[in-house]
Amino acid sequence: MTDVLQLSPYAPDEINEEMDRRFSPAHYWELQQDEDLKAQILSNIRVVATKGDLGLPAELMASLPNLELITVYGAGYDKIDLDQARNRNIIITTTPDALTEAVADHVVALALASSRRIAEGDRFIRNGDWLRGKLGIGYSLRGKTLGIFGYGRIGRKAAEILGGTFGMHVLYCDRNSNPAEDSLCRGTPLELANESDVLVIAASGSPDTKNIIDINILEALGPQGLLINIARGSLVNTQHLITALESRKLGAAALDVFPDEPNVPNELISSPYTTLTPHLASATLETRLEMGRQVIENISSYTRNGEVFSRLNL
Ligand code: 8YV
Repeated sequence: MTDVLQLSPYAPDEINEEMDRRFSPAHYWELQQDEDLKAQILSNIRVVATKGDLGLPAELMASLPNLELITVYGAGYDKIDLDQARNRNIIITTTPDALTEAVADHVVALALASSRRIAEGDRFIRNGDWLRGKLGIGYSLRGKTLGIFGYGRIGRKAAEILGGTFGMHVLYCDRNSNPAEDSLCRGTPLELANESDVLVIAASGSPDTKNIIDINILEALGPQGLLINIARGSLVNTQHLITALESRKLGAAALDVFPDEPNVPNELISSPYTTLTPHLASATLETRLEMGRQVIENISSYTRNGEVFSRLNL
């Protein structure tokens, strides 16, 4: 019986085929019917293959007595019970380098989509509004200040592109950086937002960052400001975001992530000031194939000799 459990299918399908060929994993999404068989399979599982946005529910982890390794297809591990993993000496691996560029590119895409009114323009034509009038003009990113909250791999890559090619001034705020040591670093997200025209959320989701982007920060970003979130919906207080947009104290928001995906609040859907994408920042064929390759390499290496790459320090 297999000792690998795949929690949900990957896209593209090549990854599923390779997983099946190499490990014949149990497919969790197909296990729901027969409770006895399910319990028998789960009791045997040593390796879980999951995704960043899915994680591993704490109860499911608890029902896998022989679990040794969780491989995440993605960079985020906020939906994994880290205490339980730590206590049970379970290894976690992620694939952060694989998706840095794709997600940073998506930051640029959202910045342009919002500032140049691309999604809005698309709706404008499809709704027939162009026949009745003109869409308002957008603005240039050049010369504006970009604030990056969470200056890890993705934040730095976005800063490199938007600060380089797009001529933005870059500032950042990161829990591991000290403003006394770098003139571009700000001590709090509020200070960062105060000076930024575009604020990018690129920090990890965790209990420490839950709802950290609140009404004060959104109002500090201001009526011309743009909030971009490609990290986790949990970092932004959604009710505050809706209020800030509706009261016009925040200019616009471009969001790839939401706290209760795939549910998106109606206020964000109907707002003319939002640009929304369905958690697809890492969704390029090339990136996803590399993420899948890393998951497969980790499982293969672990089952061969107990070693993994890109292990999280718990
Ligand atoms: C997902 C992500 O992994 O990396 C992450 O943490 O959230 C995404 O890249 C992706 O949606 C795969 O499901």
